[in-house]
Formats: sequence, structure tokens, C-alpha cells
Amino acid sequence: MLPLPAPSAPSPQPGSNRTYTVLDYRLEKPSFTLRQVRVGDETRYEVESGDLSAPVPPIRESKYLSKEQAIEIYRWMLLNRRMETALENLYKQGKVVGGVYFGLGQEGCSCASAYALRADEWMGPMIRNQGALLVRGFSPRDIMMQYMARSGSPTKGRDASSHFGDIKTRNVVAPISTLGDLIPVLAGVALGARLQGKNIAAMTYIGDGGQSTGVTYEGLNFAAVQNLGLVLIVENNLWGYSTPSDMQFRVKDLAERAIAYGIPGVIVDGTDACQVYDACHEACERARRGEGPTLIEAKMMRMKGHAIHDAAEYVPKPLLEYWKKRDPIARLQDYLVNKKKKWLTVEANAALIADVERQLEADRNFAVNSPMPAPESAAGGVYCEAGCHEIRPKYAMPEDARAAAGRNSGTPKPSDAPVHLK
Ligand SMILES: Cc1ncc(C[n+]2csc(CCOP(=O)(O)OP(=O)(O)O)c2C)c(N)n1
Ligand SMILES: [Mg+2]
Repeated sequence: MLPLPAPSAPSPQPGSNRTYTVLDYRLEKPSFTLRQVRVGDETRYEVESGDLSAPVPPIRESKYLSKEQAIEIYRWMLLNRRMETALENLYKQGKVVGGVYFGLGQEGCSCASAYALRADEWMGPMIRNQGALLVRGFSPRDIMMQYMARSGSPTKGRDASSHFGDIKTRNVVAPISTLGDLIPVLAGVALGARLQGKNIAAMTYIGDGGQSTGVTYEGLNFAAVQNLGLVLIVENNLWGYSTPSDMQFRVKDLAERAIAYGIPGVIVDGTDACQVYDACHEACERARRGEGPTLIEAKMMRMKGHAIHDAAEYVPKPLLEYWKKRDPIARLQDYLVNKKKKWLTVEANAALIADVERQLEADRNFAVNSPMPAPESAAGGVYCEAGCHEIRPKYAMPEDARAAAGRNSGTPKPSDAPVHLK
């Protein structure tokens, strides 16, 4: 097993002055307070204080992204947005089985974070991270078939919405609805890789609401003490269902929580894909060096209700208007085409958008015209069939098994379990 590196967070001596830093990539720091009001029988919110007319900040220059990479992220974000618009229409046509969850306003966070992972690394997305699924190699047709419970969907019509992954080729752990449970799972993935002799980044997401769960603490603390390469993105989109974040936690920034775990905490503007990428890239590099987890708080706004059934009447309209001006796709487009970079000509941008629409149209047609599962297949895939859970080491044989192989013709004994888990 690789030696455990020393924890990188500062450990002050008793009596010394404690100073901690939380890296903040943002170029603006929006701060609003909300007031709860009753309208008839309903609870709503109004903006009590904060500058709603603040100018939109520029995109922060990326330290790492090349022209090609920045354009590729922009394309994923467009595909993410257009696919969700298509899903909304499919729902309204009665073709979706169950609900639809949107990541509107969060595409930069989903796509740029997933883009920081290498193909051999792992991620566990949540419901709003459909952009991350696209970056990991699922196609819009997979996701649309899934929502319509078609037989060709990743779960072959067994589950609607987002409960699917791919542990064989795309290294995606299926989302777990119980908020926070993905965190120890991804910590375990990083541990598993390390036992096989490799430090990898294992990325997952949690919302501002979900981060309050006990399992979030347990999973992240475990990753911290074991120096596991977990990259936890706390998507602070200001709402957990209809509860504003002020009513969920007392800390100013959720990244402050990293201090108590003894790990780095970073804040980014979640509507700026370049900031998201840079913070995730640095966290992944840290993971690959075996230095442990990073908590990245991405601040943005959930621009729709919790799911399609929720009209989000409780959200103050001026706040929506404020964040609408910070649309992650419009900002990145402006950065690439008009303002700073001029990396895309107007014509090249139009061609890229047309190409995304063409792909989406083809995938939508494919998904809509694909069959529902055959009724007689309903009981299939419920129980484990021979070989369906064969789990092979992905990176190498575990160190102890390798040692055991040297000793006794390749068959590890139960007593060869990794030392530190005994
Ligand atoms: C442990 C647990 N408690 C409650 C729920 C029900 N639930 C599902 S989503 C949600 C709100 C989540 O808010 P947040 O974490 O901020 O994520 P967002 O929807 O804003 O992306 C709740 C309470 C759950 N799935 N799991
Ligand atoms: Mg939230």
C-alpha cells in the first residue's frame, strides 16, 4: 500500500493564533438577506437587503484551460441546457414517466467539474448533474430514454429519472437519493483505487440542503483522515426545496466547513465555468498526489423549482432576475465570442449551436421512437444472475493480494485483507 502522506491542513499548537484561509476565486460576492412573508395560505420570500443592481462580473481567466478545452466545455453546457429544454417539452407531451429535474443555471458547475476528471477517474452525480453525465460519455438519447423508461435506456426501463450509472466503462456511480450517501461511497472508490496502488480523484456533489446530513460529515471526515482523493462539490444554489439557505445553516460560506475537517476549502462562482474548472483541476491534482480531499463550494442559484412539479412561487422574482443576468452559458459565450478571447467567431458559434441542435434532434427522435420494455421482461434483472456482479480490480491487484500471489500461487487468503482495515 502507498504510504499515507501527512495531512496538509495546518494543525496549530495549543495557545497559538489560529488562522485559516478559504481560497475564494470569485470576482463578486453576492450577499442577500431574505424576509419570509405570508401571501394568503402560502409562505414566500422577499429580498430584504443586498444589491440587486450590481453589474455582472467578467469571467475569470482560467489558469489551465486551452482554447479548445474552453470551447468543449461551452459545448457540453449548451448540450446540457438544450437537452433539459427537450425533456421539459417531452414531459409536457406526457411522454416522461415520473418527474424531471433540472440543472438550469448550474450547467457550468456540472460540466466544468466533470471535465476536470480523467477518463479513468470516478464520479457520482446528483440529480441536477445531467451535464456531468454527458461529459462522462452518456448521450442525450440515453438520458431521454431513461426519463421515458424506454427499453434501450441505461436501466432498461426499470427506473425513471436519474438512478443509473456505469461502473464498467464510464466510471459513474449511480446517484443515491438519500442525500449525502454518495460521499462515503466515492471516498470508498478512492480508497479502493489506492489499495490497488493508484491515487485517483473521485468526485461527487451535494446540495446546500443535503450537506447538513450526518453522512456528509462521516464520509468527508473519513476521506480527510485517510487522505482519500475525494473532490466534494457543494452546490450552494440557495434553496433546498422551498427552504432558503439562510434557514439551513449559520456559517457565511459552506466552504468554511472544510476547516473543521482539516482539509482545503475553496469558493467559486458556480456560474463561471473557468473558476469551476480551475478549482476542480487543482483539487483533482491534489487527489492524484495522494494529499486528500477538497471541499469546493460553488455558489449559484437554482433557476427552476425543485423538479418540474414545483413552480417555485416562493422564490423572489427580483432574485431570479439578478441570477438570470449571470446565466453561465450566456456569460461564457460572451467571453468566448465577443469580449475577451474572441476564440469563437460569430459564425463558428452559430455553427456550434446548430451542431448541438442537430445532435439533440437526432437523439430526441431516436429516444421517442424507441420501444418500451416488453412486459414479459419485467422480472428480468431483478435478481443477480450468474456473473452480473463480477467485480474486477480496475487499476491493479491489491497490494496484499500481490504479495499473497508471490507466496501462494496467486490466491489471496482472507487474512490478506488490507492491513489498515483490520
Ligand atoms: C437524507 C434525505 N433527506 C431528505 C430527502 C428529501 N429531499 C430530496 S431533495 C431535497 C432538497 C435538497 O436540497 P439541496 O441539497 O439544496 O439540493 P438542490 O435540490 O438544491 O440541488 C430533499 C429534502 C432526501 N432525499 N434524503
Ligand atoms: Mg440547494
